[in-house]
Amino acid sequence: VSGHRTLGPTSTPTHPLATAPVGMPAHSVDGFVREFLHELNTNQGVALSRSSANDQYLALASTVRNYLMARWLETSRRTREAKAKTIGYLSAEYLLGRQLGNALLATDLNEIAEKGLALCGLDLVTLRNQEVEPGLGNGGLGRLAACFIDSLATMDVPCIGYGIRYEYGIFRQTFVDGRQVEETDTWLALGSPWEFPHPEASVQVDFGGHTERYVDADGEERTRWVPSWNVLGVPYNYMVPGYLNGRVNTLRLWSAQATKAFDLQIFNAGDYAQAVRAQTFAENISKVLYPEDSTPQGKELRLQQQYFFVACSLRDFIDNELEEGFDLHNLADRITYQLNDTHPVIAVPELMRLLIDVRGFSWDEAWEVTSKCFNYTCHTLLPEALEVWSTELLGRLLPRHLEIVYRINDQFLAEVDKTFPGDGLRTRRMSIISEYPERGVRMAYLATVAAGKVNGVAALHSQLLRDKVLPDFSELWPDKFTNVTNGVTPRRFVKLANPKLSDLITDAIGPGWLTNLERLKELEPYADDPEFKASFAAVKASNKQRLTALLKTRDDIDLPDGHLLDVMVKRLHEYKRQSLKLLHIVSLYEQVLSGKLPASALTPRTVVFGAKAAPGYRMAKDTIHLINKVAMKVNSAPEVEGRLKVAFPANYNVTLAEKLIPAADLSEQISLAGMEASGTGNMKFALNGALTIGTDDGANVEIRQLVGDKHFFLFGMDEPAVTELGAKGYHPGAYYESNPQLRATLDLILSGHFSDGDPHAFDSVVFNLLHQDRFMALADFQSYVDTQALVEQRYADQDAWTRSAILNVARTGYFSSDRSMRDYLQRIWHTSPML
Ligand code: B1H
Repeated sequence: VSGHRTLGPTSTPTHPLATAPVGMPAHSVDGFVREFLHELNTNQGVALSRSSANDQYLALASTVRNYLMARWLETSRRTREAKAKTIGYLSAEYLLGRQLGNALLATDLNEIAEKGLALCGLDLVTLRNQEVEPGLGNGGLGRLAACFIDSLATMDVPCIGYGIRYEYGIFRQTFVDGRQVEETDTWLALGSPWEFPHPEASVQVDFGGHTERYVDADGEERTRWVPSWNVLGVPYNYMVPGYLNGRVNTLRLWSAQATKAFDLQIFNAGDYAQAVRAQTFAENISKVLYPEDSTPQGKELRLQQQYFFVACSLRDFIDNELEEGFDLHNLADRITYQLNDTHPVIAVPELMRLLIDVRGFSWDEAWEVTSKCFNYTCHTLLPEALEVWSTELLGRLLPRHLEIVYRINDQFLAEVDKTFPGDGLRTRRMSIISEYPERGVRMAYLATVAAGKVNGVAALHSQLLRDKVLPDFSELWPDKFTNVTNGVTPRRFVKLANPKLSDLITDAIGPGWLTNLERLKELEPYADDPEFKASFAAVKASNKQRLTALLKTRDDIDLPDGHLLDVMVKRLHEYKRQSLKLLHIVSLYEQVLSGKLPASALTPRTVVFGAKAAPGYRMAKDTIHLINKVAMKVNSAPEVEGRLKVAFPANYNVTLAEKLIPAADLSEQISLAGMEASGTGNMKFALNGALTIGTDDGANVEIRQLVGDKHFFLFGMDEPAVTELGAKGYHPGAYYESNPQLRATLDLILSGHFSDGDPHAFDSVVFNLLHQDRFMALADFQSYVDTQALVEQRYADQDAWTRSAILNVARTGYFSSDRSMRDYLQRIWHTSPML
């Protein structure tokens, strides 16, 4: 570990401004306009009259940034001075969404900006729409990280978010003939006004090579890692502003660059082209986000990414955040690292290596510190989602780390043997090293062994984690396991996304609820207030109009008026069962087509899908194709015109979610019970006054408990029933044989009706549902369509529906990520806000 960088002036500053706190532009329309024009002229180098919308957006972003700057620098100074304990959130993904709106909200500048820009002849909304969202995550896991850092800043908790500055974030999805086609996400192309690169603070990260034993000056036997190549990690800092509280935390994302030494070697060999290629090789590490959600890729580059950002992040904190001479034996007093799933778990052997090989700690001293510094959040139950790195790859890329992992395992298994003497089966089950299908490191086990606390992300998930995924570990260390139910930030997902609802809430219960979301409870009495109900319904209608306008321009989709808006947005995965929603649509359509049901009996309904499939996930892509083909047919069928419509806008992302969710009536949360760890979309919908149709899965369980059975449409098998059916043997064909409507539905797809007469176009999807399907869609079909009928009954009584919708808002304040952060602080991090 290199020493501390020399910082600050080289002689004592004498100018009065040099020691004064940083200034801030005046919080007035005039001050804002002055700052904005200054930025436009000096940063963009254009006159207002010659400026493009992009120039204007970039200048606006810099302007808002300038209002945050003093607070950012002050936050950093105060935190250092107080030597406060910091949360080091380690996450391979941050799905941030657009920054401008949130920054305006956090600084209370929205109105001032609107007025100031209008005086310049500009429109704030237009400029906000210029922003390309940083999509540095796949789905729920990455968005959760973004919500958590927002909440910590708002709650005055010191936190540094550490991650990767992917040059290309999650791919942009387009449809060609109904099939998903991926395009690269060039989010940096038009400028990146929210980031601050610090190349001078770059960190070198080593890879490859071998290890050697040697005896040091004190006669101690020690190990040295002799790596064979390295790259530089360049930090890019982003502001994470708290809501109106003056705190601005930091998100530090690392970008990979070739090191000089690397080039020089090859230059000296006289091969210029090879040197340039080497540069590209190094820079590949942070080039692109892996687009798999739930099924990690065991690719070498992925492991390089993981080690890269984690090594940079540990070094960064020790070298640059701690004061010089800090005794690392006390590291846990100053930082607690939260491992966001197993992606950053290589941090565990990395900290051991730093302490032992670089700082001269004994093994036991190093383990004492390391085991106090980490906690681990698991986000899954799917066995295929648990990362296992082959020892061949790990040994080749990080030979010293593999040695350390082996030793951690030896010590751990000795402890197991002490507690359960002679139980060889148990030690084999619990080993961090797996032997089949190849020898590998089970990252979830490594994380569990090293962590002070291990948590799941919803009550049911945490229970299943203890009982099914890590039963031996929870037997050994019952107190290590805990639950923290996920949450979402109400600043982005209520206030920014749904300003009209927010105003209505404030009118009713007064201000303050945005940072104390349990106060939404005070809305309960308004569920029976006719005037409030009318206003609430009017807000929903207005949000639908806003969505209609957006989808028209964004996707050339026409949303009909007055429909029940039924929304299923999330990554495409078999366990989430978009196919079940699809079967419901086809079933309704088939009944009308075949004359079993008059079209007039259908509740006018528009189903909106939003979903990206991992590019290599065939079944998911075929499902997207089928949805699009069904949509084309249904939308042009005169038989169901005005009654049934399917919309699938491409490229679902945070920006679209902010418009879609507030407009929804019905939230589809229909995963097979026991499969969705938590879900967070489910929370966003409920908080925006949609009713949920869902299985007893993930956080649905808690949503239903809180809003009450009457205001939640539960269907399907619960987790024990799923397990029982699995044990008995799931035979989907039996449902097809015994359920005429299900048969008619599948037969219509198999007839080629949706595929221009080609009966085989959707064989993969349909045959899977009929013969395989680990996720048992057909088993829940009847229950699902029956429950959808109950949805329609309730919707027919608009007054009752609105009442339920209001109660959903009033009773889901629990799902603020502020509450999640409080739970982490109390149960896991054992620290409190800085006052
Ligand atoms: C969740 C992932 C995930 N769980 C691997 N696991 C990935 C796994 O790139 N990879 O390899 C990426 C993502 N994501 C989600 O986390 C759960 O499915 C949701 O139920 C949960 O709400 C969310 C946040 O906890």
